[in-house]
Amino acid sequence: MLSGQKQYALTPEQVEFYRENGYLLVKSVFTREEAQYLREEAHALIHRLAEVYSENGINAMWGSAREITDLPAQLLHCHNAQYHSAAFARLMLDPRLTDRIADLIGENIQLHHTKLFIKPPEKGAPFPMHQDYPYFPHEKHTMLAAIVHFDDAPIEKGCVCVVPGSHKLGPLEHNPEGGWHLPVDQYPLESAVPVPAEAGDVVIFSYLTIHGSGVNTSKEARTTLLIQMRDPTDHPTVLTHLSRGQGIMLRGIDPEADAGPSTDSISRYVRSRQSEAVIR
Ligand SMILES: O=C(O)CCC(=O)C(=O)O
Repeated sequence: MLSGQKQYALTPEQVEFYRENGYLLVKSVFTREEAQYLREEAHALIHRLAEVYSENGINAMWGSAREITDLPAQLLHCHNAQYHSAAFARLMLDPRLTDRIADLIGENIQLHHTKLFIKPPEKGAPFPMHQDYPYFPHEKHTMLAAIVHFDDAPIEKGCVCVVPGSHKLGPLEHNPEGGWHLPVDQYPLESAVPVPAEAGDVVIFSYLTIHGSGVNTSKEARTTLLIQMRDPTDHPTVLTHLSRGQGIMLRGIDPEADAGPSTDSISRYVRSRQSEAVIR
């Protein structure tokens, strides 16, 4: 059925938890069977990419991950997985996800980008603690990530860890060396709260929430798709992190009609201020 009608919602307690803590674990948004299907799609995609680019070519481990572990570490990765399999395009439009996100950022939801990650067994690389803000700063801070879990992510698989309430600190200074991270000695992973999740669960966090994740030391891969979204009237302040398909509406409308017939993803706002905008 094609309809824009709202079918799913967060509870008022979940909305309040997100406002206070800057993150939220939503259980069983997708079924375990759906998660299993998406997991197979994800691993098949990474396999296809590795055949073309080699595993090294799709390893996205941050240089700064070496400040956390000396063990062999790898992070298999594909940006904007929806260009490789329709399964991920359907997923990011699914109202079980977008209706709930609407309760956090408003009825109109625009895609920024997606990232598929596989943390391989016994060597899945960690993410040092960071905010996502420095990668793609915006005016109103509506930007959030929803990590859809395709398999179980207990602590030993390197689940996501967050600092509750840290979104209230606002933007913090990051070290651009090795992947825009916070100083590892001041923000150790151990000081964060692990958010273990199961297949089909979604972990949501603001781009201001300090987060990271540990090494996957288990015998199974950790497989996730991160979907980064914003309110379409929340404009970037820096011309950066552009990608194909950025700006696609996942729910509702763009009230500013901000897409020319043949323009790329740069929003009208940034184009109009291009001379003042910082370009990096
Ligand atoms: O998937 C994870 O463990 C964390 C991902 C993350 O922090 C990021 O992509 O910014």
